[in-house]
Amino acid sequence: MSSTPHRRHAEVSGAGFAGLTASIALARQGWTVRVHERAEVLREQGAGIVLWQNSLRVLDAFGLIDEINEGSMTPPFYETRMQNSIVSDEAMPDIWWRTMTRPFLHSVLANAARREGVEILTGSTVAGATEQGTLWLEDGTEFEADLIIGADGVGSPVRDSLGIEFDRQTSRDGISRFLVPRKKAELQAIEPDTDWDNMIDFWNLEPRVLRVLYTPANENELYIALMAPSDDPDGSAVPIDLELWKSIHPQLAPVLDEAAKVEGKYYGYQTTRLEQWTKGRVALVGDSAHAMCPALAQGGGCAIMNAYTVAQAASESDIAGIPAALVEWERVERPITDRCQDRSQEYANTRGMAYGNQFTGDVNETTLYDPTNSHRHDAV
Ligand code: 3HM
Repeated sequence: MSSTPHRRHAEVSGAGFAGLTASIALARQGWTVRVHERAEVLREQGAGIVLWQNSLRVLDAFGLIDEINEGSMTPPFYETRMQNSIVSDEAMPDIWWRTMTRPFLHSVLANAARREGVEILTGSTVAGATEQGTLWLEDGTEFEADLIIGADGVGSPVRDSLGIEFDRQTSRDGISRFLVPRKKAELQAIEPDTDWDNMIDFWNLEPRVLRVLYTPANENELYIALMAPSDDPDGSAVPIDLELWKSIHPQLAPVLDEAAKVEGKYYGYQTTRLEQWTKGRVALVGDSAHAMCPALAQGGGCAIMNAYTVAQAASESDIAGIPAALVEWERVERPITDRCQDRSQEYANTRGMAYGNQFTGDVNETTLYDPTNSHRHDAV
């Protein structure tokens, strides 16, 4: 479409899910791409993740679904329990979703980025960017680009160097996350009637709020997340207070024992909303732009879909038009993520997921959105 005098070039800050997805999408559209990762080793330290079809469609467009399927699973039901009584078992037959570990998803994306010719620089700490398209490192090195992607997390140096303002709201709860062995036989021995392949959301509000989200990630690994209010020092302690958690969720003893051995960190729920996602040649995606509460399990999903659509939008533009193309991208794509942030924050604030049957109606808007067939195309 455009008559480009040279191959378009992008500099990307951050080699997490958002940065790698944008890099792959741009490289596949013929861009040269360099990603800066401040960590010395390229790896993901998080625990588990649920991907819904909005992000799976992006992975499918990249030809990565067979690889994803080999290391992930779809639990038969999303089960919700309140005070250990089942309130719903949601099969969600019309929704494509997979559970997996974060290190696994990261390795699939990192390998794909390498195959697409993306240059990944580890130990490369970005300090900021200009709207004209210069990215600079902490050591003063500068890189010029037609497009800069700030995918550098909730504390984004790219965002903050541009003076983009944001509002940050915290919720009263937070979560500690662990990867542990499945221990299926041990769990089965304690509670034989339970399908331990289900994702099980064990809510407990009385006598105190201590929730366990049990998410099988593959045959061998379980993602276990423990939610407690941030003003509960015992509930939010890491390493976990084993006796406390076992007293509320005794049937989970085998996996809680394992979680107590794992290093981890308690994260308070928060939502960040920016005055704008783009400035000149810079676009922000992922937690730098739209960090959200995890209730709907869409933080990574929105990062992946927005990274994909921004790459498509920039690729459809000529070089001079990129700043305007980014503004148009935000206008079209952002409302879906805004509403996801609102809904996730609402569930976090009200603890409304405890009542079951929560994956219905408008709540599924983000999940059902297809970023590979964006209505951006209808707008032009
Ligand atoms: C997958 C997932 N779902 C919900 C939460 C939550 O409400 O904190 C966290 C998750 O990782």
